[in-house]
Amino acid sequence: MPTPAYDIVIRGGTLATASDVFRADLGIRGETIAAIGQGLPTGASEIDASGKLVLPGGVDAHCHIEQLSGGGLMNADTFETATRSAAFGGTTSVISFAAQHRAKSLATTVSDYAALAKKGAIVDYAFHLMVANPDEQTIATDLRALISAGHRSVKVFMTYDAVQVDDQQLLDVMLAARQAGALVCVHAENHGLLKWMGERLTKRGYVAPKYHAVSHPRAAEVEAFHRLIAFSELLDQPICIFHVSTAEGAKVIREARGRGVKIYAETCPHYLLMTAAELDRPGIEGAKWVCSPPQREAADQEALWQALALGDLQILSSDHAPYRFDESGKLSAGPNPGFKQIANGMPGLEMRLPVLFDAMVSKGKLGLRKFVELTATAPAQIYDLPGKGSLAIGMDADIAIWDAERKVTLADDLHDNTGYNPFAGRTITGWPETVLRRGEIVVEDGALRAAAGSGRLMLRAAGEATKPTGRLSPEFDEGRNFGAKLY
Ligand code: DUC
Ligand code: ZN
Ligand code: ZN
Repeated sequence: MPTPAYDIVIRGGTLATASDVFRADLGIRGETIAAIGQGLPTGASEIDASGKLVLPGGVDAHCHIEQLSGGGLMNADTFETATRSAAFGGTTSVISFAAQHRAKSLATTVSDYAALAKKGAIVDYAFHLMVANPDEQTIATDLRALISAGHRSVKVFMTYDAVQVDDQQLLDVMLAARQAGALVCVHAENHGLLKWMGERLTKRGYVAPKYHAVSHPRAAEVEAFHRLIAFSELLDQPICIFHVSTAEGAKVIREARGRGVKIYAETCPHYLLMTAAELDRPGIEGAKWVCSPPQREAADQEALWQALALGDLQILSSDHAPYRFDESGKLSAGPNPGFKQIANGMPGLEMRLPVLFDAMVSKGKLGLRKFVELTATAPAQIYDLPGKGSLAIGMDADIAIWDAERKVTLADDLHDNTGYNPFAGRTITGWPETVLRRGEIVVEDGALRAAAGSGRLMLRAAGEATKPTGRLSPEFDEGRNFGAKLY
């Protein structure tokens, strides 16, 4: 018997990339895509994909996994449960956070998270370096060393007491990132405005979950975006603005990109498919939907779809931040917490692709190529994930085979550890049925096939997204002709 040409052939499916949709067989050898073409020779095993879509596995570039919140609350997932749910949802790569707490060094933070992920992860993973304490050790030593070692993205918060960096610290982080070659990702909301609003509402007894949305005025997003972009221009440092939620925020980004500032930006399914009305439910139920920034209005949804269509926003991430609806999570402050005491976040890793496929492909918003681009190809390129995000010879065989016709009514039965599904009750069309990660079947026939710990750390080279444009502001570079070179 001759040795089969391929380990696996996915036969007769319709392949989609960010630029093309075409019928072909796909041959896998080892961990990589070895051939794409018509009538490929038989593989050692065959997957019949006729009538199905064969898409790159999703890349979720923003998820909080096994992370201790600023308030000291452990989120509901381990790397095993979070990445299991990712796999069931068609996602094969995640970028989560190595989240520094102020008392801990960034280097130790990364090695601790890396140990947890090595033990549990089922899909491939990378880390954003989340800096909460930008002291000398962090900036001058740890950050540079970790970036050079391949952790090429840094995350900072402009709000939240326990993790926030002030303007000077933000500039320190941005400059260190520029020198070492990393993208700086930012949760950008005006800290003072959020605190002021939150305190006034609370003092007056407006504490139900729906007031969470009131406590995050859209101006908080707009102001922080402007400030951040001004810093990015001064230092010529590429940034990625996380979870854009408002029409006004998207407009600020469009204008800045229009004048050549190197900005990337993401939004999330809950800003496209939910409004603040989700928070307005009887009793404390709305706590399940509390996240920051909050869901907004229908007009914002439309503006965000438009911004995605125009390329102002390039990435769709989940911002998976799972807390159970019990005393370990959302109700940790008691059975009836005020909105300020409710842990922020929702599970999203598993539902990101199915709900977006339904909206973008089944219901026709932006279409299949754009779905692939925004959920896989662009995040892989922007974050320089080697071999990820597309179907091409030599790429990792990270593949989700979709039944585009399958209708599913969503229930509270996700494969993570959260215990509820914020999209439960909706009926969607399109479902990822078989999922492969580096040539290994991880999900098939509704069952998990891969082991905890089979996911791999992705280290990254400095790529296009992390490169400055070269337009370092002369005000910074030469002290506006007074000869003060600050760089
Ligand atoms: N907001 C964040 O900024 N992070 C985690 C979850 C959330 O809602
Ligand atoms: Zn955030
Ligand atoms: Zn987040």
